[in-house]
Amino acid sequence: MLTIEKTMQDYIELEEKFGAHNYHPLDVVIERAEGVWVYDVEGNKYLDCLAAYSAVNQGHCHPRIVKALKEQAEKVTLTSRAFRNNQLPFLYKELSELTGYQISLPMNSGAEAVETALKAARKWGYKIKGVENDKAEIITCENNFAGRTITIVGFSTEAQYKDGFGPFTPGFKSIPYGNAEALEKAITKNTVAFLVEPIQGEGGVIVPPEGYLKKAYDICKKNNVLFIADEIQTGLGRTGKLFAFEYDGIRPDVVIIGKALSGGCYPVSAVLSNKEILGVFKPGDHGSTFGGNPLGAAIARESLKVLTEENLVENSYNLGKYFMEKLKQIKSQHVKEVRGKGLFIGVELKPEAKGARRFCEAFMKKGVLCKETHENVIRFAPPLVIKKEEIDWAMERVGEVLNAP
Ligand code: IF1
Repeated sequence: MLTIEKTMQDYIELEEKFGAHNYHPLDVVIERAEGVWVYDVEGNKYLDCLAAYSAVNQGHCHPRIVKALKEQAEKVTLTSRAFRNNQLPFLYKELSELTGYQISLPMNSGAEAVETALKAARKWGYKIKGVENDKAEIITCENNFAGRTITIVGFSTEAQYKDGFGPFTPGFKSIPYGNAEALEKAITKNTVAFLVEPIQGEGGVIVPPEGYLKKAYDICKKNNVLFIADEIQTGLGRTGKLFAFEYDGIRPDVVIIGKALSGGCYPVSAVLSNKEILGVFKPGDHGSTFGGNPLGAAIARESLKVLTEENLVENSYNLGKYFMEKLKQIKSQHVKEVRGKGLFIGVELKPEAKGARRFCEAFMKKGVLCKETHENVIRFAPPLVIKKEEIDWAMERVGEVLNAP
């Protein structure tokens, strides 16, 4: 029977007809990906400058990670945590050795790891700090993004993320990002934690003022408040350091990771901390069906090995500088600011450019995939395996678009 090649439109129509419309993706239908390149159903290739929001730092379908996935998938994929498995103990050990954090708690999505960290902070507040029961307060920053659960969107300041989802979880206080004095003022005797992204991704690749994280960290220490770093997007090499908090020379009490922890091959997230804080969880207090499963653990172990053995953090630092320089050399009338760290870069457009979406659509037509964030910012965050010549290839096309009217 003649198989008629499906066109991109066929895929889009199916998606529109049978799928919920909770996204408005660009009209590119990807069927294959490798390294920094993705290929659509019509054979066109694109340089991926989003890296699945920093989940494929190691590059798409990294052969070592895919091999680890395949080998483990033929042994055992899921045991539940009612029993033990032979992969998780080594993920724990290798995470501790790599990050210097004493112990960790594995989950699946970033939001689940954020929720885990919030639960740990509250319970630590009651059991260790001595905050009155049900009075715990957690301070978060305006323009944060930490996931899509009802508790997490409850402390979002983005109206759309909250619209129609109330009522929300009490016990959260929002302060301006980058303002350490606002943090000091917001702390009360019931404050148990401060949750902060070292660079706000969805907020528009907002890099806080020099020394902000250190000041905030010192304020937390002085007030016996846990400093929780959400490194789900900025972590694992994205900003040119293993963790973005390293630029401020601090050691958060709790670090949340996800995305590239699995190289984009499987949902794996984790909370890194110490026995005093994660020790508040007693057997049965918290968990998840897939959290700590052997397939995810095997994949995460290999993803971390690829990150270190292929020097991807260093590559992010060096190539991030190069990427930023090339962007700054494009003297476009539309650009207001180029900012970021490592390969976590935002190009803010002037209001008269009328929004970043149309630029991302124009980049796509020239073979570069980007995602706008917060109307006027184009995010450039390619896999950390990107090479100089690939950046040159992308910048030539980005320049053509940014220099057009
Ligand atoms: C979507 C944004 C990025 C995150 C940080 C926690 C999470 C995320 C700093 C939750 C997830 C994803 C979610 C995805 C799009 C993407 C995103 F645009 F939504 F904000 F990256 F900037 N902390 N970010 O960035 O992790 O539960 O998704 O595994 O929801 O559309 P998750």
